Amino acid sequence: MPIESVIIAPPAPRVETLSKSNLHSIPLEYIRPEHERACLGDALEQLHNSNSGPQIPITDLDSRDCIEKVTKAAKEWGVMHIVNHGISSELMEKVRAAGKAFFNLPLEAKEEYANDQSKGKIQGYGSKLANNASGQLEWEDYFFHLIFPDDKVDLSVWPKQPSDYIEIMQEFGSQLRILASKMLSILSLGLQLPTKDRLEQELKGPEDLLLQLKINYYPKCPQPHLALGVEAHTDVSALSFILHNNVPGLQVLYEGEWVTAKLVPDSLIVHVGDSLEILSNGIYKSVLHRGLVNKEKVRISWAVFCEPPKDAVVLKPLDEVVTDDAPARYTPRTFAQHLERKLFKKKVGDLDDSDV
Ligand SMILES: O=C(O)CCC(=O)C(=O)O
Ligand SMILES: [Fe+2]
Repeated sequence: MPIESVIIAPPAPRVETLSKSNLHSIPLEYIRPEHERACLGDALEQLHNSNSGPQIPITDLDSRDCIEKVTKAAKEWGVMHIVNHGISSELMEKVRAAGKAFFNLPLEAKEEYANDQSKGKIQGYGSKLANNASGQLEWEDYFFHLIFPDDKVDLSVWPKQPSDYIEIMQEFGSQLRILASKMLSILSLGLQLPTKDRLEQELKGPEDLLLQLKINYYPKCPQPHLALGVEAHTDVSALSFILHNNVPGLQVLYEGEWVTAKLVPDSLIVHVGDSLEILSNGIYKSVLHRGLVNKEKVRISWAVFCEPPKDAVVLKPLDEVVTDDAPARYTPRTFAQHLERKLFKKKVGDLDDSDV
């Protein structure tokens, strides 16, 4: 498709609308290229078929060997389920209910919160815009906004319905902020850094670490073997936390194979993101992951990205982990520069995932 036609094309419809229109086949823009289709499928079936083979590690943050377990998972997988993380099941249920209630509003009510990326308004309700010449789209709508720290948050863009949305998400944000510090401490100790707050300090944590929430809403898809809810990517964050509505869909790449995440009661999923991979000089792996869709159930996930400020931090391997035997593998860059670089690589179709 010529680039011009992507630019003048009307905005893609919400995926929810497509899903509810009872199409038997999905529009072309949602069909993945052939090489990717070979290993897609219905997420419910994939979960069923994934009982053998390697599984994403489960780590208990209350256990005595939690530093070893978390460190091993971050090195070998770049992703783990965590249990006993300190966020109560009641709060997780409230977060699920609030997000679900928002997405259950009529489309017109949600459109009042529509983002407008062309005007730099990135917070709000949206669907993926085609950002490459192929016009490829993803089978999801989402709501994106900053949830922490309070003084940087813009409550005017948050959903006003359900009426307890703000209170619940603020509580979720402050609890996750505590959990982010805990995970960064464990991961600092796992790298034998001099202090447990070393990683957080480097990310300008105490004042400036940001938590961005993206509620991913994946409608039912009539042809799940042709589409992806979220295409394969690594997160740019330091860490990402994922809560979901107990419908499968997340897959991570491990030793060249896609592994479907199991549904582990009361757990959160934690991803190592690019920022932490860079600081650790590649000792911790930013995990490549994607989201499958399915025919029968709506999937919702709440991804919280824990990010350094855009310009105030230069991401580069920490001095303590750079040695003659392990020279720095990443050039210094701010978070903003890292984002730009990734966007550029995507536009030119450079899918080399060995270099974040
Ligand atoms: O839905 C999921 O489980 C993952 C979503 C995701 O990878 C993202 O929002 O970056
Ligand atoms: Fe992600």
